Amino acid sequence: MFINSNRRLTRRVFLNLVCLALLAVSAPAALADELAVWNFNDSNLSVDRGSGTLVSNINVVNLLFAAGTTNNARLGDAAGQSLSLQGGTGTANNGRHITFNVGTLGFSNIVVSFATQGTSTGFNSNQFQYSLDGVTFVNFGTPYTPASTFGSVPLVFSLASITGLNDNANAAFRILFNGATSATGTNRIDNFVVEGTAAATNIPEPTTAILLLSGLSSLYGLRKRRRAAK
Ligand SMILES: [Ca+2]
Repeated sequence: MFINSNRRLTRRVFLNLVCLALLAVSAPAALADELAVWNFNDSNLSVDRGSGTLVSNINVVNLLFAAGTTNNARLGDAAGQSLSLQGGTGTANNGRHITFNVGTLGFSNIVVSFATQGTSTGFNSNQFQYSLDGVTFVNFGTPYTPASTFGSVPLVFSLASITGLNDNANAAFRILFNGATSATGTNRIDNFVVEGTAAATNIPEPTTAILLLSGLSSLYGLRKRRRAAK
């Protein structure tokens, strides 16, 4: 009689521990994460970490690479190179853009930041834009004029209020350039970062849950074997 009630108690304690374990591993988590980073240190338009594409309609001959900065650099990235964009012959590149296609599936509170500098005859009225479908772009904030040096503070566009950008495979971000007054006037862009908050989840992480359950089962089994040996 005493043994049976003791076993029932052990079983109940075990089940309670299982419930606690599942609760512990399924607690909602909110983690800031980088979705895509371009540091331009390899002097090309390919994304350097994360995933995304960078496209531009600026004349290819005016799309260059020049000394970069550690302003807004992530994970210890070196200054290396930066993207350097010229006004072009007849300032043909006024009104043209660079566009970053970065899907945000599983993320919200999207923030875009980058370092920039410009020469006195480079683009001096640049508009940041976002797109929910990768086709139609919407102005965000007012046009900005790059400082003459990269400095230490990046431009930051916090898009948390644009909920359509959350969890969106077609999200895109654009800088529309204007105001260049010479062919060789430039803007440099470096350490372009798209980041967000990982969606909260209540789904237990399978590996963690299995490990915990496996450990608890072993303890329960050991206790049963010890009792049987008595
Ligand atoms: Ca760089």
